[in-house]
Amino acid sequence: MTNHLGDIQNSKAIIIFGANPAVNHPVGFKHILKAKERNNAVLIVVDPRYTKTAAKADLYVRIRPGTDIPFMYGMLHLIFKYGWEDEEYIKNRVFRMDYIKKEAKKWTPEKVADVTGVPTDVLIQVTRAYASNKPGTLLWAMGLTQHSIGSSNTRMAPILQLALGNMGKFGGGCNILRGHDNVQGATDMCCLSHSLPGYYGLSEGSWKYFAHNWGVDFKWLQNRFATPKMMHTKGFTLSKWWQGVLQEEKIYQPTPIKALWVQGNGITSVAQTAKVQQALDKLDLLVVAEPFANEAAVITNKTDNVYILPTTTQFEDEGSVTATNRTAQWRSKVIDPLYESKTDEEIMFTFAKKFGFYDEFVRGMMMGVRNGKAVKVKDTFKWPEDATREIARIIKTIGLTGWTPERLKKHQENWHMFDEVTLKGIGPMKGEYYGLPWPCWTEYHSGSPVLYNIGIPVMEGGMGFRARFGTEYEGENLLAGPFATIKGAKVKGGYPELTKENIEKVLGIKIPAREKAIMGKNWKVDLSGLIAKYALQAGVAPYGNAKARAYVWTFPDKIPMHREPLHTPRYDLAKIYPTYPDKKDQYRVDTKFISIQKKDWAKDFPIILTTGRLVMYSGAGLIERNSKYLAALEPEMFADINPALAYKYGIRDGDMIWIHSPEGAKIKVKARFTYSVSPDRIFLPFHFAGIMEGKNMSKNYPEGLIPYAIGESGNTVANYGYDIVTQIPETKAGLVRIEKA
Ligand SMILES: Nc1nc2c(c(=O)[nH]1)N[C@H]1C(S)=C(S)[C@@H](COP(=O)(O)OP(=O)(O)OC[C@H]3O[C@@H](n4cnc5c(=O)[nH]c(N)nc54)[C@H](O)[C@@H]3O)O[C@H]1N2
Ligand SMILES: Nc1nc2c(c(=O)[nH]1)N[C@H]1C(S)=C(S)[C@@H](COP(=O)(O)OP(=O)(O)OC[C@H]3O[C@@H](n4cnc5c(=O)[nH]c(N)nc54)[C@H](O)[C@@H]3O)O[C@H]1N2
Ligand SMILES: [Mo]
Repeated sequence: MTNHLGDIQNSKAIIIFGANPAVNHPVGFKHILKAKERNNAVLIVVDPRYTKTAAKADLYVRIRPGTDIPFMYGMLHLIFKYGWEDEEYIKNRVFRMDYIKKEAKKWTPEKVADVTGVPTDVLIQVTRAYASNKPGTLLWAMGLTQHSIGSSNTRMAPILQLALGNMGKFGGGCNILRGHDNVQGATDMCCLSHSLPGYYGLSEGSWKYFAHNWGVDFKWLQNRFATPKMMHTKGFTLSKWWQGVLQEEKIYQPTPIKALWVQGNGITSVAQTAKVQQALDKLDLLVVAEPFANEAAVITNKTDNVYILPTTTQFEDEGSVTATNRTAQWRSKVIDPLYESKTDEEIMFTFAKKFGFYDEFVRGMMMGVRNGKAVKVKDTFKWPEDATREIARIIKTIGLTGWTPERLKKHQENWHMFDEVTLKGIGPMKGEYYGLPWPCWTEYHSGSPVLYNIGIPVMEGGMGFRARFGTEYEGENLLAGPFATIKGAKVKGGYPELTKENIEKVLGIKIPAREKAIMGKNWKVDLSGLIAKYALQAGVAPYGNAKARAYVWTFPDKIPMHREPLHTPRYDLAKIYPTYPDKKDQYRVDTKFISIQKKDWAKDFPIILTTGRLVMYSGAGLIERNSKYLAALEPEMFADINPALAYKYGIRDGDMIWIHSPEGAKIKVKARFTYSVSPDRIFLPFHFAGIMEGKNMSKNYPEGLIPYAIGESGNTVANYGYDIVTQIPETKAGLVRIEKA
């Protein structure tokens, strides 16, 4: 989130693309309802289904899944046509909006209606309402991301906000509602395969920075990999790990995956559960470290070398977590670990000991900084405080330097001393924002509740857009214009990110030689903290002040372009808006795009499949299906179906139906009549597991551990299809065929 939940109360218009916060963020949704009460804010919901969130909206847009880019271009078409854009803002703060303007010109309301299914008058009404009520905030979640063009969707939405000058404003911004508890923390620590923590990437320089900070030899780290090159190549993703075993598509590593360690993933939450099952069966070794009987061990037919390690839950452990709006929270232990369960970190420490790298694994927690260098400062460590200290010491990129355990604990103890709309502290917490939203540049910085806000001083959380991509591109200046000066900054307008070499020139200061001697090369690796210190003194953020890029030269599409889903119900449109060429070696495996789309799947699979969430279950659903009371609320897997569609197949409310996917997988579920979906589409929740393609697997649960609810996994029929950049599965726009069971 660029802003935060409480800040939504400052909004005069709220547009939601592909999120259902009434169900998935019910506490956060209160702020949206309050904005309606306080400001008479107009609430617009764009969703292929009429959701509980839509029920609270002033304007509801029923969109065809996967067509948000045309819809947003349609909005921009009208915005530019009627001069509703913020010209001054665009000129000073946006790079190449003219490219967007040119594309938007093509998307007339009639054309948008044809592609998206949204009537022209609805588009016009929505655009007028949104553009004329400022500030407006734009929310999104999985309805935008889980597409083969998910990454383009997530670029398009900020572009709409930039055109209206809504970014970097109170009550504005892009508020992306995150998922799991601490998923923002997991993202910031890059618990993924493509980067070191803190978005440092995988370059040699980054590895060396971490090796230094962990007190380990770079060569030693390199030797952990099969080849030195692999140190710098992305790993498999969760979405396609199973191809690492099955190798139906070419993989790019010396050996296939032979062992799988599952620690905190529901396994049936990725598309194509039938493939996941085949891969599990073929593994040499499967270990699950879990508080519950993880269904990885249940849906597999594997009978040997499957181990379940009981772990504790969050209530039996302690440490810092990060909320959806970049704020940290210290979480205390509620009870000691139950029975023989061990905490996640204890399991990882034991693993490291067994494999002979425990000392290297924990040394980072015993390091500190002396004269700009990381050195070992003690012989023992205290969990979890020293882990948080290690994070604060290393992660400069997103400004975690100020997140010391002492400060975070103080926030926890004084959480009632903060205002929910401004996050500002009072009394003992004066001068700080709740949870020290990152970037929190130093131990004395307040945190930054609203990103890219040049209207407040940097010491109070102000900043421009990050200058990450150099100072010019093809002769055009990438830095912010003269009217985009951060309030109180010594430097007027844009400036580059600060380095040891340019800092004196950019800030117009002289730094003593002894300080320069210990200063890091640039602000991202400056352990001395001097670059940040001098930046704050001059009232500027260390990462520069640039234009936001509407045009990104490193992406497959330089500006976001509409491309039809791989399995599209409109084959005619796939010819005009085709998907990408197939991609070689995407996270170590080939991924198909056009070779799937070149067939007209809709002939045999005429119904759109979209998937999502229910309020009583989370993720793959194992936790709640183990609760008698929650399971009782929704004991059975089902498909939402419009009566008009059901009628065509002779299906009555409550009948069992088979749903078939283009990949040849099938599930048997109950049909549930609803008008929330139109007759061209069905909706499936993905919270069930334990039944695979009609086969009940409950004999595979350890004795006494069958959940109160089991069912088919919606993901068994979720289609093949992945985002071109992130490889997130296209679980929001597929095709299926149905029949009465
Ligand atoms: N109760 C509950 N709460 C949860 C979770 C849970 O499992 N249960 N999970 C958490 C997690 S991990 C996450 S990531 C969040 C996710 O939160 P959300 O993103 O809100 O969750 P979804 O229900 O998957 O999808 C949101 C909406 O996107 C719509 N949609 C589908 N395709 C499209 C499209 O092409 N365009 C548009 N505009 N909309 C589309 C769907 O109809 C759906 O209503 O929720 C979190 N909160
Ligand atoms: N079709 C479809 N599929 C989807 C989505 C969709 O919208 N549609 N959404 C996707 C999204 S956004 C997400 S985030 C994923 C979510 O899917 P998963 O990542 O699989 O999420 P959960 O089911 O919550 O899995 C978490 C597991 O961790 C265990 N666990 C809980 N606490 C702890 C702990 O402290 N330690 C350990 N070791 N384990 C613990 C739980 O028991 C549970 O089994 O699903 C994705 N899959
Ligand atoms: Mo998620």
